[in-house]
Amino acid sequence: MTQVPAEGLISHSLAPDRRLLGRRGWNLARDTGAAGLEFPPHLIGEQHHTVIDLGSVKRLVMMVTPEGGGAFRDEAWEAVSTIRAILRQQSVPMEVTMQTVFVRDRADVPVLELLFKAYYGERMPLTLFVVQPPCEGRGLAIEAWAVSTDTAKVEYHNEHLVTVNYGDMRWVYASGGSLHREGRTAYEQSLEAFQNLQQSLKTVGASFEDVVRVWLYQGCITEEVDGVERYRELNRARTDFFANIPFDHRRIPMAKNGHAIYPASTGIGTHCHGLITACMALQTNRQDVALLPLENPLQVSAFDYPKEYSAKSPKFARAMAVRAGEFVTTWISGTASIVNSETVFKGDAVGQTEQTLTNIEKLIAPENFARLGWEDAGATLDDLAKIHVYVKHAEDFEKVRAVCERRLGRLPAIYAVADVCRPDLLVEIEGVAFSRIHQPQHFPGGDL
Ligand code: 3EB
Repeated sequence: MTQVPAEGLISHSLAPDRRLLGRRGWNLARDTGAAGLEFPPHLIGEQHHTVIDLGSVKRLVMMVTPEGGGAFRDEAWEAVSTIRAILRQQSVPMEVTMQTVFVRDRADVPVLELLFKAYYGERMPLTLFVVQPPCEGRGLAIEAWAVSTDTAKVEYHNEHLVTVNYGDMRWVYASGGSLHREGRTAYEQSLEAFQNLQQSLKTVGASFEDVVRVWLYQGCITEEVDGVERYRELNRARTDFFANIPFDHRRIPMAKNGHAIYPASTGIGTHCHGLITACMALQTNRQDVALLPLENPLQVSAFDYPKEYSAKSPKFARAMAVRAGEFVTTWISGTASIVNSETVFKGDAVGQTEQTLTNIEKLIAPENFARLGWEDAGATLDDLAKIHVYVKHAEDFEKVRAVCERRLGRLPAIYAVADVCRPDLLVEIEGVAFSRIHQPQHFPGGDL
C-alpha cells in the first residue's frame, strides 16, 4: 500500500510496538497473570489499529481479535489487554468512546460485561454485543474507537448514550434495542428500537435528523414469520419511522442530489431474535461542516429497490460523507455484491468480494463525489481506516480474506460470520475512509 506521509491522514499498525516489549517495570505476573510466558500474548499478538490525525484531534480505531487461545475468559482478557496496550502506546491520552463486540456465544456476554466494568469503570464506552462468531474461530473480536482527550471531552451519560465534543462539534453515540428482548414481532421490535434511539438523542438535545450513520443487527434476519421475512418488517418499520423525520431539513447543510437524504447504514443478521441498534449523530454550528449522502453509480439506490426485495424499500444512503474544515470522513454503509439491484456472482464468494470492493471503490471515488455535488473531495481504497467483513459461510473466510488483502493490503479488519439480508449474498463489507479536501480539478463556469 502506498502511503504518502505529507498527505495521508491515517497510519495503520498491525504489529505491537516493540519498545513496549523491552519496557522496564513491565510486570508480567501482575499485568497479565501469564507467568511463564516470555511476553504476554497481547504484546506479541497483532494489534490491528489505525491512528487518524485530524489536526486538532486524534481518532484511533482498534480491530482486536485475540490470538492466544485458551478459555473465553483468557481471550476476553487478552482483547482488553490489547486495547489497553494500544492506548498506552499513543503519544496523547486517549479514551474509548464506542465499541462493538462480536461474540461467538451469547452466554459469554456476562463475563465481558464484568471485565468491561472492571476496566472502564464509570467511563464505559457505548457498547454493543453482537452474536456473530469471529471467522478465526475465536470467542470474540472487538472494534473500539477512541479519541484524544487532551482536546476532546467525552461524556458517558448512560449505557445507551455517549457524547464527544471537540472543535465546536458534538458527536452523539446512542444505542437502542436489545439482545434479550424476544417474543415480539419484527415490526414492533424495529419501531421500538428507532424510538429508543430518538429518545436517547433527545436527552442531549439532538434529534434523529442529526443522525449520519445507523447500525442494525437483526436476529434471524431472513426468517419468515407469518409469511413475511423479518428484514422486510424492519424495512416497513424504518419507512414508517423515517416518514416523520425531516432529514431533508437537517441543521447541518447537506448537498442536495435528488432524493438521497437518509443516514448511511448497516443492516445485517445476528443470532437469536433480538435487534441491536446504534446510531451516530452530529451537531455543530460550524460554517465549514457539511454532509453529502452518497449513492453508488453501479447500483440502484436501496430506497429505490424494486418491491420484490421488500414492499417498503430499505431507507439508507450508500455512504455519508462529513466534511469539517479540510477533513472528510466517509462512513460507508454495508456494501454487497449488488449491481443495479441484482445480486451478482451468485454462489461465488470470491467474485462477490471483488464486486463488493469495486462497489466501494466507485462509491468513494472523487468522480462520484463530484457527480453528487462535491468537486473537491473523494477517497481511494488506501484511505480506509478499517473494514468489517461479514461472511455468510465460515468456510468462505480464507478466500474472502485473500481478496481483501490483495486489494486493500493488510489493514485493520474484523471478519465475522453473519447472515446477510438476501439469501444469495455471501459477503457484506463496511468501512470508514478519511481524506482531505483537495483543490477542485476544474472550475465549472470558471467563476472563481
Ligand atoms: C444491500 O446493498 C445489502 O437495510 O440498512 C446493506 C446495508 C444492506 C444496509 C439496511 C442493508 C442495509 O441492499 C444489504
